Amino acid sequence: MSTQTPDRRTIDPAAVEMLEAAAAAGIQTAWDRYKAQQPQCKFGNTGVCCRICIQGPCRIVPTKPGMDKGICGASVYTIVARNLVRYIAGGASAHSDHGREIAYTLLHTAEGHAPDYKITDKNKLLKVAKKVGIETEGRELNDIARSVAIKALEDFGKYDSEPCAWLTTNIDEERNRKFKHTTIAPTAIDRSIAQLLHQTHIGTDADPVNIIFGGLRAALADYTGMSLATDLTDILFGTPTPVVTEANLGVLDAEKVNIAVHGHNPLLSQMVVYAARELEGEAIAIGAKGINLVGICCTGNEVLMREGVPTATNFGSQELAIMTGVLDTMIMDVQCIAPAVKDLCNCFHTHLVSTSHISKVPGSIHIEFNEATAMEDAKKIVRHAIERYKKRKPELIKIPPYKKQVVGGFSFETMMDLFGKLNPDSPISVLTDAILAGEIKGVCGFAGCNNQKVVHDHASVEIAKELARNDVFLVSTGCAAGAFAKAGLLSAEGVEAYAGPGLKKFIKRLEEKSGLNAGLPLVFHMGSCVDNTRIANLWTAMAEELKITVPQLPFVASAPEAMSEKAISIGSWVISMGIPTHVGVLPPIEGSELVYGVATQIARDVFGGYFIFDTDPASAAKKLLDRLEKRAWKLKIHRQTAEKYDSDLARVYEG
Ligand code: SF4
Ligand code: MSK
Repeated sequence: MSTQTPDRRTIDPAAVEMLEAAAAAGIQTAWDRYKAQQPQCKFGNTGVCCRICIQGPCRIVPTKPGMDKGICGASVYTIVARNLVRYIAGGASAHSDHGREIAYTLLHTAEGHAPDYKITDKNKLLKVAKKVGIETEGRELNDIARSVAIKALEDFGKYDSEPCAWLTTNIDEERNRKFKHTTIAPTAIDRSIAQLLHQTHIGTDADPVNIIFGGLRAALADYTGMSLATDLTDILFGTPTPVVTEANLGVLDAEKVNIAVHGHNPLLSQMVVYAARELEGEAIAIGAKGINLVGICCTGNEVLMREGVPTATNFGSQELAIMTGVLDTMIMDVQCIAPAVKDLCNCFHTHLVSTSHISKVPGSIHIEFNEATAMEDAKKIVRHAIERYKKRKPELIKIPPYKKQVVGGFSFETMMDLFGKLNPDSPISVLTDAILAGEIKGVCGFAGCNNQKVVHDHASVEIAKELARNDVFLVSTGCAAGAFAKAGLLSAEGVEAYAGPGLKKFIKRLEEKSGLNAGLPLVFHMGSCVDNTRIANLWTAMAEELKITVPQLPFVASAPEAMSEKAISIGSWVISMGIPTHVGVLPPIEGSELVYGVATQIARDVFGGYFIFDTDPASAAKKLLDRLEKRAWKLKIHRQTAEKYDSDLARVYEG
């Protein structure tokens, strides 16, 4: 594997230029702060520092008598397990609360209390209603939407003992049975999270395995919240279809009013898209050539997928967008907005506008966003940006001239449409047949963030290139997709440069029938971090088509630069679903061999999925490839046997 030699900090050429400019101007960035934090605390890094009660912090040194346990007597495995699952609780809270807001907005739209929203995708509404068991026959759309929203809200707090609807109706029978038998199917999202915090309170659960199972229940609650968030967002704003756009700081336009949407929740960013279109004339009236909306992080992914809004940066390089001197306003909603962006704003004319009552940064301007007055609020923010345009300091303008074409918008439905052009009767078999024929080796789903512990964008891009060279079909979400976008892997350029012969043939076959005015990409962008459920829908459809279980499927996942609590939560439900999952940063569980062993080995025995921790992109790619090849080989052997004896596939062979 030829590894691109990275800058010690990033492989993104725009970020390299901006970091040089930051150093010259004495501007501090996340890279400087990471350096200043070194060496980081070993106790925290390995998960052996407990701060769960205020007798602590208790730091465990297994070899030192008296320090081998916490003051309460908690063993190192209890402490490491508790710390780990509390990350999951944080991640599940963030994702599911995002989903709850979407569900309330759908409810209020259906009831006529959110006049600026509407049911955009009627087919998806009917499909989702049918999936979760809601009668649609002879009912008004708004009435159905109301029932769907209430059903979703019930998944947060219902009091019966049935597992959540958005979990059970999206996974196959075998996984439903598995989650029931292992008692990790959540019956209510909020309860799973609250119970996990209770379970990990001082003096409740000391059993590390039981704690981890509580964590997995919350991880599946995370899946449930994400899954309903994606479904209901598609109903409100439309299910993504292919779009052609661009990515990297070169998408900023010195002659236009530049507005960045940053965060996660499309309830706001989608309204900003509409408001910016409407107010274009006001921008022109003050001398700009129009309004240029760009995205950062996952709210950027949401509007990229549905509206083709270009991506400016991903999580790691978010501060650098402000350093261009042309970003007139950065609008934040929730999650992954580094407070440091406000410090950067102080050096330029950029205003940071917060919009949520739970997400504020001291010194920023707060314009509260309400669903009842959504368009009015969005317009207020856009007009604020138009005002800021006049305050630019020309001497500070520096836009790095880098951008790449992006072909995105590949929702699960769009993937099926694409495959359906080759086989309308069984779209998913286009993918599974290519695996059975050995044309492609399997599928890898990329997700996750940027993390200062590794070189920005490097591992994501290198692993993707290596898997592509070896004929692995690639899909992605989140800030990993941002890394691929900036590196040209979300366009046909990536196919030409890196696809192995089988993968290239497969993509070109799809491309011929696609009807798109752009070539298909090397990596298929499936959305924001909540949209990882779209990737899960893909593996469930593949397993059902092949009549095998998900853990037998040649499907792996990778989060090369995992950072947030949400990433830990996603990784945990992905392994529970049966998918081997690589993580490219060392997890804070190395302080307990037992917990590490559960994550990397025992999980495989129980669920078929497990974590692969590896910080070296070349070795990580090899491990992922080995896993895919082994699963594909086993599938082929069992297929041949079934064909020879005209029988079904062996039911429970190990994948
Ligand atoms: Fe220490 Fe136990 Fe309190 Fe943790 S819960 S801080 S180990 S006394
Ligand atoms: S924004 S959670 S850094 S993907 Fe979804 Fe990016 Fe990770 Fe935040």
